[in-house]
Amino acid sequence: MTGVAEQAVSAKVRDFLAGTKLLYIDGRFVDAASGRTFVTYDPATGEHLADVAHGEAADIDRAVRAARRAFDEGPWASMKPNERERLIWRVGDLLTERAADFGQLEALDNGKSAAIASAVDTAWAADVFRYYAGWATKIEGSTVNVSMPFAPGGQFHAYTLREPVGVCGLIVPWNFPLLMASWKLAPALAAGNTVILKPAEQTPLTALMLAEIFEEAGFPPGVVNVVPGFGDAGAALSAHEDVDKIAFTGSTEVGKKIVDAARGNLKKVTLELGGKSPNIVFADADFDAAVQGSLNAWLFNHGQCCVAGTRLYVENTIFERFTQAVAEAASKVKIGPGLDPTTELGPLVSQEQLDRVTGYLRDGLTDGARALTGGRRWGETGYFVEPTVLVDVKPEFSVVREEIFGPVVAAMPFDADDGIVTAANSSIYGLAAGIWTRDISKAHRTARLLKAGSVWINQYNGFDTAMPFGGYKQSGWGRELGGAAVDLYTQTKAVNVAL
Ligand code: TXE
Repeated sequence: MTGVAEQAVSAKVRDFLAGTKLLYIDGRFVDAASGRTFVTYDPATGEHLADVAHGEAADIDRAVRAARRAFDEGPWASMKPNERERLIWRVGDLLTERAADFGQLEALDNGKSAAIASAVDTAWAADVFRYYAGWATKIEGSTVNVSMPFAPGGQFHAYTLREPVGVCGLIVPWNFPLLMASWKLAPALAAGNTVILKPAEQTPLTALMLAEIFEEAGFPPGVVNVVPGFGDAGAALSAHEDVDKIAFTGSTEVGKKIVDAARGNLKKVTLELGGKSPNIVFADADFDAAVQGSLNAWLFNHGQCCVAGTRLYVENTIFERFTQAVAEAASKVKIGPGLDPTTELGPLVSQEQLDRVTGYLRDGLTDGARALTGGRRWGETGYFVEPTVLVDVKPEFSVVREEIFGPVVAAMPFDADDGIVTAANSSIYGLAAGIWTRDISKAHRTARLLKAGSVWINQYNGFDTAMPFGGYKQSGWGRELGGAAVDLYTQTKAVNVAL
């Protein structure tokens, strides 16, 4: 950690970064079995940030054993729902107390603005823990009024129990490291499961600071385990015979590998994968609100959002004016490191993502796209890319078809009579979509026709902990958030008693 970073962080964050960060297994911070470590970098400078114990298959196995024992034998299994509720709620409170530290640490590890990481990522993660703390006491089965046609004359009492799935492997990406962890940890724990969290190799730090909070809150050993590592650690978790469920957020490519790996014991799998979401602006939209909202749709988190509205469809009568306005707003966005309070757009997470995004830009421009603004890497230090608005694109261009995961939008005009829904739905993905119009019937009609798990009307990125989130098509399996997530961390047992 150097320069701005050293001065701008709290003593807590500075202490946290000193020394090797260890795995958290069975209630203890431990070295990797191999003794190896890996380095996590500051994406604003490309410099060394911290050394982290390198979790591999042997460590995953240790963590799974701990989680199994905690599930089968530990106090967790017999704990009353309201005791679980109190523990999970405490995690939310501790996160709120330490939001500034978490924000700084996330900014250093991921590159995003510390202010946003604190006020959005951490504050929302705290809200997620409190929301699911409440669910712990509200998971209910039902009594079933059975007819039992093969047992005439008998009397029966039939009911269902909702039970935890068991040991859950939670594999999360680097774009919202803490938040994605909370989306999985909170419902899994509320439902009574035990977990192994595998953070992304690019951003393991806030997950390890969160492990300290679980420790402090008083979770029994083995209930929550955190094992940073690379794809091989995720693969070992996905294939492990004693894991009952994998919940994954990441690329569609790795999602398919997880499905293959899970075959051995047919563990349950939920997946939140990639996207290439359409954002549709009709000519009758509130122009200024749609410009700002569309900017937020593709630029929030530097475009590193699975829901990013990166196919911008604008009705042809306003196309020129609208795309110019979006490009002008994009060109004014302040680029810089996450710890600078004036920064609006930080770096991408890694050299690999920088290469990937600039590669897409090169391909798009070679194919014939034109950049109204941006189009290049920004600066020579760190992994920054200029916000880029591409026009003159065709549906077959890779910048229109594939997830870029950077600050790049492809804008296309459409004719109101020309079936915009078909164009919007012509993607292997189906995660989210945006609609901007003042015509309420058109808005709802279009929402029904879009093949997407979330549709936002006259706004974008309108998330809430109570709203289910997930993908149609190759954007995923199952849902996160809301009661839907609780369903997927429980299984139903049917009990039938002859009276
Ligand atoms: O993702 P990976 P990457 C998309 C986005 C991005 C691309 C590549 O388009 O440009 O994916 O990013 C773990 N078995 N998204 O390569 O590899 C890995 O260690 C089990 C969309 O970083 O999918 C990390 O913890 N796990 C996305 C996690 O999977 C494996 C967010 C995600 O990494 C594994 C991130 C394996 N075989 C990227 N290989 C979203 N939906 O929000 C890797 N991992």
